[in-house]
Amino acid sequence: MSNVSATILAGPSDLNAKPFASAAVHPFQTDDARLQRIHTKVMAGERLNTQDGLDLFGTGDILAVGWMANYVRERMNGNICYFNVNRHINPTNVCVAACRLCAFGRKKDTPGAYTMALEEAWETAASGYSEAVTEFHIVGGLHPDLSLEYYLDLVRGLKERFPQVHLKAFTMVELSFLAKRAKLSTRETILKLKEAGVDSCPGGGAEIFSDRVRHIICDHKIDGGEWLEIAREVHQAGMRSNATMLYGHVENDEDRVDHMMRLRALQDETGGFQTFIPLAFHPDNTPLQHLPKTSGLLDIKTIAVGRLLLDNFQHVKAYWQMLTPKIAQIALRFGADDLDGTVIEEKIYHDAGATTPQGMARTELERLIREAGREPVERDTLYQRVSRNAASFTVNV
Ligand code: V47
Repeated sequence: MSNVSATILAGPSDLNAKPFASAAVHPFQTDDARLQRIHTKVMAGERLNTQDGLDLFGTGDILAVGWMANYVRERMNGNICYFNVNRHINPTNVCVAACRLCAFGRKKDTPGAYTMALEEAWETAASGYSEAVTEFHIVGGLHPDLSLEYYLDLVRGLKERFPQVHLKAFTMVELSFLAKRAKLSTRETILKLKEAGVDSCPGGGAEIFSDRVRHIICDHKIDGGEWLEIAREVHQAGMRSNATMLYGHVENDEDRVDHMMRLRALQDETGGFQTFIPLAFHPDNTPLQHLPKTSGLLDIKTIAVGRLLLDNFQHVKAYWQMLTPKIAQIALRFGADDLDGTVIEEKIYHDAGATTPQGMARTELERLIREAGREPVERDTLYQRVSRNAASFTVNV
């Protein structure tokens, strides 16, 4: 097995790469003049702008938007659909933030609040290990009493016990909180966590960067500018990260497009983002539970617009846990090239009323992908192919 090192992403994909066959099979068609203009740009590999993003969200012609997103998806990633075998570990749900979007966080010493002792967290990890996971995805609440040392020990202990498993751990929000508690800069905190064994960072906590929206859905979190600044520092420390966008609550088209444009600008600078992950808001059990759930159309359109605007992100993930396997499968023809993972034990959306299963067997994931006409490829966190035999896996570099 080879150790995987973090190399910074190249820029936009190779526009000369041969698109997969779909575009030839179904010619582009629309009677929306705005989309005809965007189509010309897409075919020329020209970058889309804010107005294009608004026009894409504003149109009812989802098939034309999907055609273009699919074209770009195939130009960048061919016919491949990636998935990985991972386990989520949420060490605590105790959180000082009280975000209105969240059903997972609890105040300390209130019913349902939990915090894992280190041994417990390592045991949780071990129960996924039997599935030969290649990644632990570790995020949790902002606990007022857990020190940076707890997290450093957690990470060291995981690396010691599971040296070949990639640790994708801690959002920009957690990094900011841990730094403040430890009275260190975020840069120092990132370096300490990296030294302890963190390999990359997940994309959570980005929500929507607009201040107006953040005041409503996550008032006490770091603002959008801080989220981006810490992501920049993560990339400068030589680690990759992902970027999410939570949609389907009180944001509008402008807020979504603005969010994507700000991500794209940082990606131009660092190249450190791997994947864009639109997250559909689940209102149940949150203070925003009066809001309706996202529609299938918005789910699909958000994936497609993400694929079209974020020309410097190599991957767009249709996270099946959030979208449902049915919508995620359709998204594979509307711009997405990744379904995330088998995910053992998901808590954040299930606390918010998600009715999807807590995990999915790899054979089922592969079946969904094949049925969408795509080729399933198991990846590790850094998108390197994983080959397996009955007893072990190898990362092919
Ligand atoms: O930041 C919280 C969101 C995120 C709700 O990087 C909610 O590979 C919907 O970031 N309804 C955490 N969403 C999850 C996350 C993630 C997931 C999968 C893969 C990756 C990756 C990252 O979940 C939070 C927040 O945006 N969230 N509550 C809710 N009620």
